[in-house]
Order: sequence, then structure tokens, then C-alpha cells
Amino acid sequence: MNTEKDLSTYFMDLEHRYGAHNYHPLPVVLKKGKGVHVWDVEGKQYYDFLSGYSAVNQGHCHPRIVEALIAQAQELTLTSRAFYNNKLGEYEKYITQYFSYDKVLPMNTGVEGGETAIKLARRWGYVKKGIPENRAKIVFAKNNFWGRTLAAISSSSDPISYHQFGPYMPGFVSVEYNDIEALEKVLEDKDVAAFMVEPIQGEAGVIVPDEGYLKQVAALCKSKNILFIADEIQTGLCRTGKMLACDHENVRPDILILGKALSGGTFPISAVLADDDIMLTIKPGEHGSTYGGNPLACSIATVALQVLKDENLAENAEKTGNLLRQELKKLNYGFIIDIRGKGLLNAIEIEHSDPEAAWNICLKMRDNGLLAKPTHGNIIRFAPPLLMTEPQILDSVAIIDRSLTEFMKS
Ligand code: IF1
Repeated sequence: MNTEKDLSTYFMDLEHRYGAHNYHPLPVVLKKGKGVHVWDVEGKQYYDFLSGYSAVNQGHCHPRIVEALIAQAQELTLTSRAFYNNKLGEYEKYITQYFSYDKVLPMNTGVEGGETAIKLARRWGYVKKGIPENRAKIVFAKNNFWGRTLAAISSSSDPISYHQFGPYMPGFVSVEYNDIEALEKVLEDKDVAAFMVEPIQGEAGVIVPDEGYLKQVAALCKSKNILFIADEIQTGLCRTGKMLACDHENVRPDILILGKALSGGTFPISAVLADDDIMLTIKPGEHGSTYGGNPLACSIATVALQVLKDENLAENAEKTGNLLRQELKKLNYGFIIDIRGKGLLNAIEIEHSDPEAAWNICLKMRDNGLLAKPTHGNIIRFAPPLLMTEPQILDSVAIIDRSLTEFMKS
């Protein structure tokens, strides 16, 4: 009997036996990560082409981030916001200057960031824009994804997310993504407070809008006195080759939501940034969270942001992302119908008679030392940590090529 296989099976069985069945993981059990690599319980090494859904932009277990985590964990971890602490203010100063906003509201998960942005927009709509009480509308793009809360699924157009979880949050409107004319029509409604959008739609399958879309969105929102909320939880923090995906078009959202890589994958940390005109419409006691702004998170996030700049991760994502797409486009497989992305947020789309094709390709890539996960059955995301070197990109593409060939022959 293969005892190595038994170890993985043991851990997978435990999760299956005792955990809720709300995920269907690729069969690989990881126990260690360093930089762009992870290792399974048998010691096999892989390139991580998911990066914890873009939380691990700085690479696994980044030494400076882990050092900050350990040092702060030994000093003070949580005070609650009932008291001041000596880390929050300096972090708030750092992150607001980093992104050039007046204020930050710290939360934990990405979806809480989205919830916070919507509450801010509704409040702003009532007290600044003069929308009549309880009439505020928030517009979302179709195929958006911003998490699993009841509000988030209420804005979803994916039945997998919302089906049989109703009733849903009122006041949400959806509009086609990457369609300025459709947006213009929807924004005519005087009760609209905000348009919330991902600069590149992640879960939808790395959908990159036409050049100029974000610029037009920002201009349209401004002209109609509607807040432009950018969900940069997945696209932000250097993932697409700029600090923010909005930077590609030099637009500044009224409300910016960050998460994921704000901790480099060590801790749930999210943040909502806005100027005073918006942020100060929420008063003491009206919003918050037990863990939001805790000193451990503040210490981690500060270093995670420093690392992005110190290690030039935006430039590296841009450069290695271009190389990745260029090399992928040289591969010749009829069933790959699209290769797209920006920076190191990429996807290939597959059209194949086998509905399990993408899954089976991911299994082959796993066998060959590269981890990725299919989405929507036929799309495979390629989003490694932003530390990838050019030789590592070439090595990865060789693995992908070999796996595709093996899949074709099987
Ligand atoms: C899951 C995908 C990624 C996000 C954007 C907010 C959130 C997310 C743009 C919420 C979260 C996740 C969560 C993860 C799957 C995942 C994902 F596959 F759906 F597309 F990243 F690639 N805005 N994205 O992408 O952040 O509350 O989770 O911290 O399993 O739900 P969260």
C-alpha cells in the first residue's frame, strides 16, 4: 500500500467528514508555502497559480510580514475599538497617504469591505445627495462577485450564489458590465447613490473591460452625482501590474475597497477608503466590527503594503504577466479559445466536448507541479504570487504545455 497517498487521503477524509461541504477542492493537501511555491504533505513542490485567490501577492510566508505578525502578536493583538491603541492611528495615516484618501475604515474580510462601502454610499445618498429615506439604490454589474453575505448574493446574477437563499436585499439594480450606454440609462434614476464595480471581474472569469471603460464610468458617475465604488479586493495591490487596477486608466474611485493581499495572506484584513465628505457621514456607533483595526492587523497591513513597493511588485507583475500571456499564446491547442488578463491576473478559456476538461487539466497540472483551479467549469485562472521571475514563468508554461499534451492524449 502507498503510505504517502494515505497521508493526503487522511486529511481530505477529515475535511469531508467534519467540515461543511461548501467547497469542492482540488485533491491536494498543502502543508507549507514559501514565495511562489507550496508543498503538499508528501513533500511535493508546486507553483501556486491561485495565490489564495490573490491574497498572497507578496508570496507565501513573506519573512517581513511574518516577522511583523510575530512581533505584534507577542505585544498586543486586540483591544476592540472601545479603546484606542498605539498601532491603529499610524496605520490609518500610512494607508490613507499611500492611496491618497482622507480617511480609512478598517474591516476584516473583503465582503465586509463591500458591505461597508454600500452602507457609506446609502448614508451619503441620504444626507448629502438628498435621496428620500429608504429609496437609495446601488447599481452593480452583472456577473459581479464580492462575497457570500446576504447583501452580496442579493446583487449576484449567479444562481449558484443566490438560489434558495432569499429573500434578497432590496434597492439593488444590475447592469451589463462593460456597457457604458446601459449604465448611462440606469444612472438616470435620481435615487441611485452608487455604482459598485470590479475593474476586472475576477470570479466571472477574469473579464477585462474595454480600454476606457473605467474612465467613462468615473466621468459618468461624477456628472450624475453618483459615487463610483471600486472593488479592488482582487485586482488591487499590484495584481494587475499597477498598484490599483484603476491606475491603468488614471481614475480615482470615490470609495475604494481593499482586502486579500492587504495582509499578504496571513490574516483577514480589509479596508474602505474615502474622503471626508463621504466617510464622515457615518457617526460613532453606526458601524464597526470587533476585530476591525486591531493592532495585529494594523502591523501586518503596514508591512504588507511596504513590501509591495519595496519589491516593485507592480512592475514585476506587469513584466511577468506580459511574458506569461505571450508564452501561453504560443501554445497550440484548439480547445483553448481565449487567453486573457492583465499583469498576473489571467485566465484561459476552454471549449471541449468533455465537460470535465478544465478540471482534468488542473489534475494534470497538479501532477506536474502547478496548482490552479477551474471556475465556471471551463475557465482556468493563472494568478501566481507577484514574485515570479521570468525563468519561473517559462518553467510554469512548460508545465502547463506538458499537462495540456497529456490531457489531450488521455
Ligand atoms: C470564496 C473567486 C477569487 C472578490 C472580490 C470581494 C470578495 C472577493 C472582487 C470577498 C472574494 C473570492 C472568495 C472565494 C473565491 C474568491 C474568488 F473565485 F470567486 F473569484 F478571489 F478569485 N470582492 N473572492 O474576488 O472577499 O469576503 O472572501 O474576503 O471561496 O468565496 P472575502
